Amino acid sequence: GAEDGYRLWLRYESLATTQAESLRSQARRVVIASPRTATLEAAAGELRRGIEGLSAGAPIDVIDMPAEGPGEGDVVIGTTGGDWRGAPEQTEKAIGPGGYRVSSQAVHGGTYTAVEGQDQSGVLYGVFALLRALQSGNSIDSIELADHPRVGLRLLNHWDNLDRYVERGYAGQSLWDWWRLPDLVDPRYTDYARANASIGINGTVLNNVNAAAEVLTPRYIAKAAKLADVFRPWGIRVYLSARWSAPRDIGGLDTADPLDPAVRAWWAAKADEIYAAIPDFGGFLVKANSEGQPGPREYGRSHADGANMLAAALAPHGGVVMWRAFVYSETDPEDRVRQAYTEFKPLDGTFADNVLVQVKNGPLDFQPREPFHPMFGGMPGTPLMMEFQLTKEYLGFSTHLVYLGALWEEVLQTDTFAQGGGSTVAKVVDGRLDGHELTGIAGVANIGRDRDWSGSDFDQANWYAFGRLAWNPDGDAHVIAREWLQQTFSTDPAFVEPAAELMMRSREAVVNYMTPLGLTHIMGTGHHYGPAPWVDDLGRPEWNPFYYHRADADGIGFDRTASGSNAVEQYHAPVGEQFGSLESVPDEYLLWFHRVPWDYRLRDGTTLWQALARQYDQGVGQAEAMRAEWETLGQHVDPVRRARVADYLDIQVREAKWWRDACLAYFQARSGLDWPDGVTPPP
Ligand code: GCW
Repeated sequence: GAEDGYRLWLRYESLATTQAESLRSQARRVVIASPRTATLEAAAGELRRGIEGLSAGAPIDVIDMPAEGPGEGDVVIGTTGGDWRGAPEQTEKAIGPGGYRVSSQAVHGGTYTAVEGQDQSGVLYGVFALLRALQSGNSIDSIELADHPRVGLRLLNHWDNLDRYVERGYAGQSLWDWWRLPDLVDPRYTDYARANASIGINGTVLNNVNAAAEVLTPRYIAKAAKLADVFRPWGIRVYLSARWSAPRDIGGLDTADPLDPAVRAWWAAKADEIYAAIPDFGGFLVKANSEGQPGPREYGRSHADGANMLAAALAPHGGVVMWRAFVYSETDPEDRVRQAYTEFKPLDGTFADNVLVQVKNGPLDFQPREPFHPMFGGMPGTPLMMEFQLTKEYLGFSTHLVYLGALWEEVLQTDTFAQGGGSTVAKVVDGRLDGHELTGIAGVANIGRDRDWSGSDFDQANWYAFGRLAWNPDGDAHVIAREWLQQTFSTDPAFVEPAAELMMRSREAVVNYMTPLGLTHIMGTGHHYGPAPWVDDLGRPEWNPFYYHRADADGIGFDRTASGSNAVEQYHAPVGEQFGSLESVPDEYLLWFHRVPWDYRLRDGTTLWQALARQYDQGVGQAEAMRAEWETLGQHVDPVRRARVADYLDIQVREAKWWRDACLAYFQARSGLDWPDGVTPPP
């Protein structure tokens, strides 16, 4: 039938004839070696589904370990430490919690395949690693895979409201059918869990951070509990966004002061109630005193007071609090990008043991390019959870092809210099730098009820890449793109490598046609789609594009050096110095940190105005090149998905031009300069 994208990267299409034959002979049955659990059964079922599809063979059996031990052609799954395989200690040394080893083992002159997990989830991840290898064209012969996750909490954050509207969602309504839950259990919930487990995601925050207190009422707890039941076998825990004022909203109290004993008792009882329904409940995500959300500051209390009070309620049950650092205020005259650091830095070291502070990758808001958030490297005494945005709020929604793996890798590999060279953001996040055991990465989901889950075929890659980088923040985005393409479209090398390169270039393209040279936040008001650098009359100054670019006859850019807001001081040496000096600031961040005249000369000798025009034009050229390349690459893809991608690329080219023309026309009007050489003026 027509390819609707529903199966994501878990397609399990039949391999080429000889490969399929060899898989049939080497994967004849699935053997469960440890006592059966829901997770092992899920893993076995997935393995069976995968092998049957890939080998195009007859149905295979799933059996318990027979008395005589494994036989030739078995695929044996189990946790380590059993007596079914030699030298389990060796395996345990090689892998950590959630880790796995997949290996070929000799038996009676033949071989069997062993999938050993350090724990239940490790078995599941090992099974998915084996299926990934097979789908990517590897043979099961002499297979040897071992890996373990580097980050503990690998979570999706759904910005889903209880009426199924998804804030910043471009893939349809929320998956969660709150109205019919808990009675109706959509089979899609299981497919959601499978997809997440396949990339190592182990938790999900079900509701929007702009939270409705109702989600904490008994009725909704029962609904969430049902989802938790579906997800549990797949190693996925449920979390909820908690509205700070819930004790007032639904608890009958007249205060939400975190130091008030009645408030503390209310949250403790609420936690008990939730854990009674969801014994492995993960914890709360909180957006407080941010963009109109209530919070402890209403009572003169700090973010730490607030987070620690909730942490105390959850601690007896093993839950965590993820307290967001996305705070800025319209009444604060301080440069918006400085505010979170200013507010949180003094609280470093005062958070309870089960609190993580969740920080967006950049200090502003999920822009096509931002410097890394200075809280990374600036809060050594606090576990910092990275928050990435999968849904492309500021990057063309689900219509533009933008591979975010490239963006995330750039952020994760940036050196904060917090403890000298090599103190990358990845090392802050995975806990290595400051010795934190509690670690996490969150991704704002791009998933909805659209048949293809993410609103476009290529947006599935962003879900995939997020999981893989959460598993290993030192992962290579290019390698991840390749493995996603192999599983999703085709293993043909003539397709995979050029398509992976296209994906890697797509991020720079969007930066060029939207916000080159460190420009930022010049998207249309409210919806954030399309250009609107001219807007300067919104009620809150820091919502206006003009606040960020400040273009006038004299020049353009935001001075964040010592002569301006001095945001550069929030970075460690030598990063702050590098950003703060015109000699050393990378061109990509020029206008983020500096205000320069239009005739300012960049290192390559071009003037700022010429360079700006060149970058916008280059972005259009890159979008056109992607469209042209897809004409060839798409031939490796089924007609339905090929045409769909092509249609989207048409939109992208058209809108890249819209961005270029609108922005250059606006900046030309501000600067009074001639239309830039070499760029066609808009009609
Ligand atoms: O990017 C902004 C979005 C809001 C969002 C907020 C946040 C959930 O425009 O829609 O609210 O960030 O991250 O809290």
